[in-house]
Amino acid sequence: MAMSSAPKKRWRLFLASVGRRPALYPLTTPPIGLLYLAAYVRSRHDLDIRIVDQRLTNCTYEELARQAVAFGADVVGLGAFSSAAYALPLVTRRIREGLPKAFLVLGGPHVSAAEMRALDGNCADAAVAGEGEIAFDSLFQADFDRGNLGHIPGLMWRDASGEIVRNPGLTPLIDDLDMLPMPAYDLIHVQAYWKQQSMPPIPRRRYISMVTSRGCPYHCIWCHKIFGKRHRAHSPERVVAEIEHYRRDYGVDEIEFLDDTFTDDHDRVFEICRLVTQRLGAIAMALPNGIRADAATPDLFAALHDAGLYFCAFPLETGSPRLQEYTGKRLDIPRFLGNLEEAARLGLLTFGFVMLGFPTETEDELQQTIDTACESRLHLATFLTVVPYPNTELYRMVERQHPEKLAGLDYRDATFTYIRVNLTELPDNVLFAYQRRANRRFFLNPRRVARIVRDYPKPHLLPLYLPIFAARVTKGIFG
Ligand code: B12
Ligand code: SF4
Repeated sequence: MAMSSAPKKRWRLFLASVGRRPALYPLTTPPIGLLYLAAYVRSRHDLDIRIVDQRLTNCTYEELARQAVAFGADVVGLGAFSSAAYALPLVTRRIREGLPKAFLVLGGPHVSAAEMRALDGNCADAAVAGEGEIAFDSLFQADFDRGNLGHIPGLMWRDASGEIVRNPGLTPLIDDLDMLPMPAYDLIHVQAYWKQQSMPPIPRRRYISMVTSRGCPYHCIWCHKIFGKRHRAHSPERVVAEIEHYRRDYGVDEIEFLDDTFTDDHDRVFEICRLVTQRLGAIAMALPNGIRADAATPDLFAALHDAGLYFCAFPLETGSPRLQEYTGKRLDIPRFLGNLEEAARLGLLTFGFVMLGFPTETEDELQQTIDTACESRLHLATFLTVVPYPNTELYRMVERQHPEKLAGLDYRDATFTYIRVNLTELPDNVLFAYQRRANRRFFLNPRRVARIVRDYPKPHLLPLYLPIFAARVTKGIFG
């Protein structure tokens, strides 16, 4: 649409995370990416903004589109995971029918994974892969005018003839994250999230999520590269100012840090802990997205614990040293286990991520991984089967070696352990039997159950998770 007339108009911006809540394990955390985007563009343009998190409202796709239309949006920004990509044709078509002149932009992990294919088969005008703030702002600067879009690095869009094109260059990354305004939590209903299950399996907490750094320098073959490979982080001052703000304005008493590599820069973490202790005494903290556990040290855990850390995920992924090399994770397993001991000694509740079924993985290696997890000090764990997501090294490997395994892969089933794909050379029933056995052996260990009950903050709520346990120990039995 042509929007070049001066003076600049007040835009109506509708932002939504597309994707319904899976029934089986309905995790829901605030859509931080959209909150960062909203905060950034409203600091630079005159905007009325509405944010709808479909994972929270769990409305139908038709209803989501209806809300965008009812809002009378000029610009619609839709963020989606690959698990929700199937819904984009319907949602964008409905929005286009109701708002023929609106500009529709896609972003989020699905676009970073699918890249140009993200625009196939739907009615969106443009798509942004990777970090969104600068690219999204550039669209506003360009007045969403197709004549101006060719200059935005890395932007994918439909040109005047309808052809999907990709501009040269990469979506720009922000060097100094502190130049970003605080995520626009005022645009969502923070308290509504407290009634949902967030990442730590502990219901009903007055928390807020933060992502204080972007970019991970490691090279695990299954992982995304949304934020590049260089670690960039908010300063300790900024992190603690945000925590103070959330405590004051929303009454939160817990922070969930969802960074990929929160502890990458030890000095930053020590300083955050020092400032938290000095200014707030302490605040409950959780690291449910995990840390690079072999790179941590006992004094780092001690500082975090003193500042309020009570929950920490430990991504083991595989107990096989060969597969650690093969997958590029290269975790030092003895150090991982040593740090886990240390965390357990401090009384942290620990959660393991375990992946079963890498290409070339043997039964001995599956057993080695299960033994390592089950014999460790982990309180809780998820045993996942390996899923290749587009635009990862793992996906490219499977595409080269076993393209047939990708053919029937349906990401909409992505309820953590339920997606059915088997990248090994073993029969499905063998892989899924290992997965079932892993869950049974891990959780039906009386000593572990006793430790969970002792260290879990709300033991009376543990029975809520029995249906999930039941689903996991039956995966693959019924076909
Ligand atoms: C927290 C989290 C969750 C939360 C939900 C988060 C939310 N509300 O969005 C929960 C726990 C529910 C979750 C679930 C799952 N997750 Co998750 N999750 C994350 C995590 C750790 C952090 C997300 C985040 O807040 N990032 C920080 C913000 C700033 O980034 P962002 O949201 O991506 O937004 C930026 C850009 O993407 C872009 N952008 C985003 N939206 C839009 C929209 C527009 C219009 C534009 C222009 C730009 C734009 O700009 C933003 C700012 O720069 C990421 C890993 C990561 N580092 O991002 C994985 C990640 C997103 N999850 C992933 C996966 C696979 C899953 C699961 C399938 C888990 C599983 N193992 O089975 C399930 C999905 C379940 C389902 N059926 O949908 C993958 C997604 C891969 C993909 N191709 O879709 C990621 C990338 C992890 C990984 N290692 O690969 N997850
Ligand atoms: S899995 Fe974790 S450590 Fe590995 S590349 Fe991804 S974010 Fe980094």
